[in-house]
Amino acid sequence: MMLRRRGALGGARQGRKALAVPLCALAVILGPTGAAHAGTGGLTPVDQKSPNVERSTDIYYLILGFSGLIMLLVTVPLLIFIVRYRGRGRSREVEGAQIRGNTRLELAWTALPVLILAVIAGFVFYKVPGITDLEAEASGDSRLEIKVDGRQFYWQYRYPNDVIAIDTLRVPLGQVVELEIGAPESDVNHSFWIPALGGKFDAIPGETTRTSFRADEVGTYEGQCAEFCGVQHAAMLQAVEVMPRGEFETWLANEAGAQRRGASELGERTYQGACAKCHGMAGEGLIGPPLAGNSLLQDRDALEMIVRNGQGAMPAVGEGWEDRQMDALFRHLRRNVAGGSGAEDGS
Ligand code: HEC
Ligand SMILES: [Cu+2]
Repeated sequence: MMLRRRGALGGARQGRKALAVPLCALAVILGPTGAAHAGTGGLTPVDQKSPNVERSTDIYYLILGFSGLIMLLVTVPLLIFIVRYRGRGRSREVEGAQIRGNTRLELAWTALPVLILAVIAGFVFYKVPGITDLEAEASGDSRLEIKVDGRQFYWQYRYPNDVIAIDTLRVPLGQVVELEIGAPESDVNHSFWIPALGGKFDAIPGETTRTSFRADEVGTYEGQCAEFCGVQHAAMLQAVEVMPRGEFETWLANEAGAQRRGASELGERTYQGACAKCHGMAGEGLIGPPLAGNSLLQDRDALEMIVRNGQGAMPAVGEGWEDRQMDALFRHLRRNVAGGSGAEDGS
C-alpha cells in the first residue's frame, strides 16, 4: 500500500519536472527579447532613413520569418512530445516502440531546407546590388563623394573641396552620398556603421570599401565603430548630421574658406576627436598623461614628432595630416590646453 502510493507520487513529480525544463528554456529564450524590446524596439531594425536600409531590412524580415517558422516547427512538437510521451511512472528500463526509417519524412526534411535556402539566396542576390550602389535621383543630381578614414580612435572625413571633418559628418538631404571608406596603412581595421543609414562597412588599411546612402529626413543619426580596434574603441563614436540642401551648401563653402584661413573649428574638433579620448577634454589626463601645463606643448617640433609618429602606447594619430590640420590643432592646444584648466580666461 505504502509502496504503491509512493510510486504514483513519484510519477506525478517526474511529469512536472519534465515540463519544467522546456518552460525554463522558453523563459531563457524569451526573456532577453523582452528586454531588447523595451530598449530598442525589440526584434525590429532601427527606423530607416535611407532607401538602401529598406533592402537590408527586407532581407532581415524574410530570414526572421523562416527562422521563426522553423523555431515553431521544432519547439511545438517538442512540447507536445514531452507532455504526451512523458514517463507516467514507468520504469526507466522500459523501452518504447523501435521505429526505423520513414522515407517520406526524410525526403521532406531534406528537400524543404534546400528549397528555403534557395528562396533566401535568390532574394538576397536580387536585393544586394542596390545596397551598395544607390541610383542617383532622376533629376540627374551628381553624387557627393566623401572620403572616410577610420583611425585609432576617430573618423576623419574629407569633402571634394578639401574640407576636413571629424567624427560628425554633415550631408545634404536627398542627395546620394558615396563613401570611400579606408584606413591608413599603419592603422588597424575599423567599421563604419550608422544603423539608420545602412549596414556596416569595413575600413581596412590600404583598401577602399564603397557604399552609398541617401538620407531622406533631416536629423542626426548616431553610430559607432563596429570593429574592436583597440583600447579606446568604445569612444570611437560617429554621427551623420543631415541638413537641408541649401544650408549644407552654404556651410560647406564657408567652412572651406574658414579652414584655409585657419579660422575654423578644425583645431578644436581635431583635439576632441583625436586627442581628448585619451588625454581628457581639458587635457587633464585619462589613459594618456595630462597635457595641461605640459611644456612639450610649447615645442612645436617635438610635439609634431609625437603626433605624427606616436610614442609608446600612443598611436600615430596624426600620420598623413596636412599642415593646416596640424597648425589648427597646435593653435587650439596653445590657447585652450597648454596653460591648464584655467587657460581660457587667462593670458
Ligand atoms: C590612444 C590614446 C592616445 C591618443 C588618441 C593620443 N595620445 Fe598622446 N599619449 C598617449 C599615451 C599612452 C602617452 C604616453 C606615451 C609613452 O608611453 O611615452 C601619450 C603621450 C603624449 C605626449 C607626451 C607627453 C609627455 O609628457 O611625454 C604628448 C605631447 C601627447 N601624447 C599628445 C597627444 C596629442 C596632441 C594627441 C592628439 C593629436 C594625442 N596625444 C593622442 C595616448 C594617446
Ligand atoms: Cu575603430
